[in-house]
This record gives sequence, structure tokens and C-alpha cells, in this order.
Amino acid sequence: MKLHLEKIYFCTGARNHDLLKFFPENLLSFEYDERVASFKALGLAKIAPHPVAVCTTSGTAVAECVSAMLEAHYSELPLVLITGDRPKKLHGTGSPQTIEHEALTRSCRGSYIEVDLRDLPELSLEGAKFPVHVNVLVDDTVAHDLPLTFHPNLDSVAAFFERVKKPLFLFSHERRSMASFVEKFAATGLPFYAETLSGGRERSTLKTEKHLVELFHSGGFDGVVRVGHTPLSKVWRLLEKRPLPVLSFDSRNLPALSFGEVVPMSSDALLESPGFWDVLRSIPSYTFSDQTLESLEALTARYPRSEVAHFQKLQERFSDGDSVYVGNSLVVRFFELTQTKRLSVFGNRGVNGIDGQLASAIGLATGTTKRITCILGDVTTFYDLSSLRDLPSNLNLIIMNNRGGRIFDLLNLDKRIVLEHTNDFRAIAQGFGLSYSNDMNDFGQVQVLELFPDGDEGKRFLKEWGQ
Ligand SMILES: Cc1ncc(C[n+]2csc(CCOP(=O)(O)OP(=O)(O)O)c2C)c(N)n1
Repeated sequence: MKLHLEKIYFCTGARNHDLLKFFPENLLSFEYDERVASFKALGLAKIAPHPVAVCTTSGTAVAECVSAMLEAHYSELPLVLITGDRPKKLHGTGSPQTIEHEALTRSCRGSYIEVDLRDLPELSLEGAKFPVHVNVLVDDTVAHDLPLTFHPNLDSVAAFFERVKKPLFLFSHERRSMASFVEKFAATGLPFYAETLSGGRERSTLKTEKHLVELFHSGGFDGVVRVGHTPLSKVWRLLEKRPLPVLSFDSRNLPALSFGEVVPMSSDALLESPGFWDVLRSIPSYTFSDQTLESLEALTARYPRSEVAHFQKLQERFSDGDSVYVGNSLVVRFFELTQTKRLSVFGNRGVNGIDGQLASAIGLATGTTKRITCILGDVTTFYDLSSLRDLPSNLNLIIMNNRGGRIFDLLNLDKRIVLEHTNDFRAIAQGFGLSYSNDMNDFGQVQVLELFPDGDEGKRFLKEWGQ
């Protein structure tokens, strides 16, 4: 590495994970809070002989460094912000966790340098003006020459269904619940997958994300029809690795991929469009058989202390009509996997930041008299500790403390970025004057309920589940 840095505060994430291999071990400090990490870098830059870096994943993680960059800019400090980004073709598309990094630091940097990952080892900061923003493009997608087409209305939809005979219908989420749309769609008899934030999860005929991924790999569907914003499902990300025909109904008019067709219509607008339902009626019926639910039941019985089994037990505590706020990261996935009830589910899935999750749940609870149950991962909760000062009485926080950012275990990434720990929230909650328990039987009775799934059972569960 030719950057000649004093230290690199490496904030964990999937998008910047591949940069790790270029950074000398002795320079690294692993962090999860970008705002804190960037100010640590700023402080060190005041006395260090070499520039100091903070390295982040894509999305709001970059925005969290803007305050330190501003301070560095006006104090003339040698701060280097290194951000992992998605390839150029995904910029501006609304694809998962993709925002405009360059625009974020425009008012607080001396130099902006964009490099492909492979060129990072040769990059030098000679001649650069501090603070510097280095944006690294990491491309794990396949090259293709498929078009991106924007349609103003439904006119082209029939033509799509002439080419695609067995589509996967995928319903993600919108600003408001998509429950009415999902309900009407369910009556068509066509198979579909409704994510938890859609508000129609319990009606989903396709039950597990694992099943979708299996279908994808076995060629079970020949195209995808998305309704709603950028999906959470892994299968959506896989489309950048093996493209299929895609038709999106997205009120933001964003493709969320580098290819495909987009119609700028919300689920509400589709509900009121007879032409859409006419086209659906013309699709010959088909089914997808699914054994994954049975294997899920068998595995949660075998591993009752795994995280997924905890979510299954939590689901039993909810009643139809309850409101839930789900945060990152396995929380939202495992909640979706085990959801059977008709619930109002909220979350921040615009750009998937782990920041401000508890504060967002607090804001949500402030706007309603209904009870909000907020479920967060431990790292996500740590990120937002000061919000604990102010829990409204209709908010119950459940912390799924699996002792680190276990999503990175699931993704098989470098163990160092899991940031495994042995901390718990008991004394913190009590310090903030909050009632606390770690017994699931106290569900709904305490302000902070902390659950500790068994890591070994969780690992064995996921190995056998195969995802
Ligand atoms: C602001 C921000 N920084 C970093 C990330 C990358 N990131 C995604 S999930 C995650 C770890 C979450 O850990 P935890 O809350 O414990 O949930 P778990 O993965 O264990 O379910 C991180 C750091 C992000 N999405 N947003």
C-alpha cells in the first residue's frame, strides 16, 4: 500500500470488506460506529506524523463521517476518508445500500479520488489536498449489455409477460403498507413472495428466502416482477450475478438494478389499474413446491436456543394487528423467516443504515398510541445508545444480543469484522433508569428485553439450513 497512513479506523461492512486485504494489520483498528471512528481519526491526525484514515462501507456510513470531515476541512487536518462503493453502473439506480458518495463530501474535502479496487494498492496521496475522500469501486457483478428501460405507463406490460411465462412476483415495501395490494394479488392464485415490510407477509405463498434462492439457482422462474422499493431478499442481489428479465413497479421510478424495465407506479396505483389485473388473469397458472418450511421446523426443534428459534418464540407472543419495528441485520431476515401473524412492520430499508434505528423507532412510537415493539441487533443498539435516554412508554426494545455483527458470519466474511464481544446491556439500561430483563417471559413487561441466542446452536442451524 502506498498511502503511507498512520492508522486506519476500519468500520465494518460488506462493501469495504474486500479493501481489508490491502491494509497492513498493524495499522488497523476495527470499529462499528463511523461517527466515532472518524472523530478518533481526526483526533489522531492532530498529532500524528502521517495522515489518518477512516474506512467505511457504502450508504449512510459515509454520511456519518461528514462531521469529522467538516472539522478536518476547516482545521486543515490530514484526514482520509476511504469508502467502499458499488460499481458505477449501479450509481443512481437505488440498488441496495447505494448512494452518491461523491456528493456527500463535496463541501468538506480538498481532493476526491475514485479508484477501482484492483488499483488501490498503487494509489498514492502525493499532491492530494486534505482532507481526502478516496472512493473505491468494488464490482462483484457480472458484465452484461442488457438495457435499462423506463416506461411511463402499463402499455408495455403485456409484452413482458409474453416473454416471461413463470415469473417470481416479489413484493418489498413502500412508504405505506402494501397489505391491500397483497390481499388482492393473493386472490389471483399466482405464487408470490411478500417481504415482511410489505405488510402482507402472512399471505405470502412462497415462505422462505431460501426457497427463492433455490428456485433462482435451479431456473425455477424465468423472470422477476417487483412491486415496491428495493427488496431485502438475497435473490434480488443475485440478479446482478446472473441477470433475468425484470419488471419493476416502483413509485420512485428506480430500477434498483443495472438493467430491467421500470414503471413508475405504486401498489396503490396498480390496485386501481384494471389493465394490470387483466394481464395477470392471462398468465397460465403455475406453482412452486416448497419443502423449506418443514426443514425450518425440524431445525428450530433441534436447535431451540438458536437465534431463529428465538424469533419463532417471539412470534408466538405477537397478536394480529401488532406493530413492530425491525432493525438490522439478521433481525429483519429472521423476523421475516418466522413471521406468521398479520403485523404492521416498520424499518429503515431505504439505504439499510444501522445508524439511528432506535431513534427512528422512538419517533414512530411518538406518533401513535399503539405499542411499538422494536427489535434490534446488539451492534445496531450500541450505535444508538444515547437514544436510551428517551424511551416513550409505548415502546418496548428487544435486543437480540448474538455478540457481534453476525450477518458477517452468515456472509462468510473476515471474522475480524464481526467484532465479537461479551458485553451486555443490563447495566446500561439500568443506568438510564429503564426496566430490564433477559427472560423472554417478561416480553411486553419491561422496557428493555435482552435475549442471548446460543452462538454454537446458531452456527449449526445455519450450516444445516444452508444459507
Ligand atoms: C451506518 C452503517 N454502518 C455500517 C453498516 C454495515 N453493517 C450492516 S449490518 C452490520 C452489523 C449489525 O450487527 P448487529 O446489529 O449486531 O446485527 P446482526 O448482524 O448480529 O444481526 C453492519 C456494521 C451499515 N449498514 N450502516
